[in-house]
Amino acid sequence: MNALHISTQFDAGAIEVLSLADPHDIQLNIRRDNASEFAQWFHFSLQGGAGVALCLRFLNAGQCAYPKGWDGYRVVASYDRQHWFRIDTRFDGQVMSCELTPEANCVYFAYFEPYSYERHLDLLAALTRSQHVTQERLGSTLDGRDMTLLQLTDAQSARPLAQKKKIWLIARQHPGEAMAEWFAEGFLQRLLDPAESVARVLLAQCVFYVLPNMNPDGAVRGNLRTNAAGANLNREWAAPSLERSPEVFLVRQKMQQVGVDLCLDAHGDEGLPYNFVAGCEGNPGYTPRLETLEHNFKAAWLASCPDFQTAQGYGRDQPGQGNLALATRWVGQNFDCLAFTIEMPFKDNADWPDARVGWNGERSKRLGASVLLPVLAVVDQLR
Ligand code: GEM
Ligand code: ZN
Repeated sequence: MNALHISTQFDAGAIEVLSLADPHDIQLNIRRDNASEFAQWFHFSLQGGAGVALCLRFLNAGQCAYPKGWDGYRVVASYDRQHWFRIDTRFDGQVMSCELTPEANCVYFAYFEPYSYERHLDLLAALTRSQHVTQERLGSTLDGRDMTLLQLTDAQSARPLAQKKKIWLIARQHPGEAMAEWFAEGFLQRLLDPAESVARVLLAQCVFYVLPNMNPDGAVRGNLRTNAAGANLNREWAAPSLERSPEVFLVRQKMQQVGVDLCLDAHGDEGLPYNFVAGCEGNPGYTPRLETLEHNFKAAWLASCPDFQTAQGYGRDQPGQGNLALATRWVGQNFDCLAFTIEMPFKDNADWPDARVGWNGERSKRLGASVLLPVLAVVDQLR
């Protein structure tokens, strides 16, 4: 047997190797984000294990940011980095362990199916070939990457731009929540499908503003929850700064320039094995109009997408208790508009589980495409 080797020198690579001496007891620690205490994301390759019954043990799983995220969780693996599958995994409250006898000499492991920065750039490049898409560079992240806003509308439609509804989708404020960018890819691809009547109607009536990756630095660094400066972007919306949270500062500034009629913020949840939304019922400015809009949006999504549900979720905030440092709360309050946080599972959808892949990139894409129907259902009610 060749000597085992673990690599992390690639996009979103992250793990700490404690011992590779015994292939039946590979000892690892999950690494913290580069400038914060959050630890949960992992992504690495292991070489030299073909045909060997490997056991990998994550010794500090019980000290990670969301230990309940390991209950019922299964590690994701891939040989070709395109097709990812779930492997047998156990968690005893402290140590998470998983077993695999690799079919090939190199196998990748990750917390969730990764969405690479190269794929992000390929997505932007492909979309801007559409006549409906314009790309705007809002500014730079702390590591020097572009914050790129996509604007989508049918400029040939009869409705003047000023009368179109402004629909925002931001995704992956928390970089380890890669499902959020898969969601955005599915949303964008359906919106630009010329055969899709829902898309044609929405592009005629709306202008869409989309950021598929709000935190490219954190994503490339292999962080779970923070940007290069250690900022949790979903706690920066009340008072962002170019020095600490330029990603939020730049997007908030653009929202204030063009306005918001509906905002969706795509995330992933470590513990709950469901797709659900969280609204703005805790905001001081929450009104019966917004409550009705939230109800109608959820009813339309429930009616058209079995992967979406409302029985499980975070629970309702108490009136006036909404933390306005969070994106959808700040946007909902400041633009008096419908705003939802959308949560997808790192585990699986317990209502419709898939034993082979769990929840994954493709299912996230389909969910992103499905959300156009509730958007269509409420678009005429937004103002
Ligand atoms: C959350 S998103 C906030 C929504 N919470 C409620 N109760 N409305 C966060 O930012 O902590 C979870 C996530 O990160 O996905
Ligand atoms: Zn999140």
